[in-house]
Amino acid sequence: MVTIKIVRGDITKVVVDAIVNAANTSLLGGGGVDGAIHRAAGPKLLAACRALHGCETGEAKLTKGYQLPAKYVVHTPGPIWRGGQHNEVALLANSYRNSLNVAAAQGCQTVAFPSISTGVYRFPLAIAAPLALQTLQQTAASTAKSVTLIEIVCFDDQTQDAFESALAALTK
Ligand code: AR6
Repeated sequence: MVTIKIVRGDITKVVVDAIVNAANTSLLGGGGVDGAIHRAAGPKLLAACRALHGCETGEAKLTKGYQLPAKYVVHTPGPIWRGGQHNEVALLANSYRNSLNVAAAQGCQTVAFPSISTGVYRFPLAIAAPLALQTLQQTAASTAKSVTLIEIVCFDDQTQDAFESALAALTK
């Protein structure tokens, strides 16, 4: 059985088996949480990412965590929000599902996620938060049964509020 927790903080400091990076399709770094993860992990992370030759939106690829407290990083490019008619919902669900499955396949039991796509990529939090939690719960119950703890690491009040409301609705 998985436990899903909403926590406040910086994902680069979280001690878990794997953290998820809201990357872009180049996997060569960027701003936001991606920039923070690359800075904290050190230059070996960028070298490992180069060897992956990019990643499609909604897919997920694994590296080690290098100087991070987390053993692994799962990199997933979420969708850019373009009004909602461009498969954004399915693609964001794919990012969460594939990231959890990649971590589980590596034997990870504890996994931390940021709020994928709701920063620079402008995906509305009110849609993203319930979708993320439903997808993670379903995936943990089916293909990622070895995962015991999922933490959603929120960087600001708005994100924390949206995920706490979505979790309350999910467990009602
Ligand atoms: N820990 C946890 N969450 C964080 C952290 C952190 N250290 N830093 C930011 N966030 P974003 P996206 C939150 O923009 O929307 C990058 O340039 C942030 O407040 O990082 O998926 C990539 O290279 C927000 O709630 O990711 C891509 O080009 C959430 O993480 C693009 O941005 C996601 O915001 C991806 O955009």
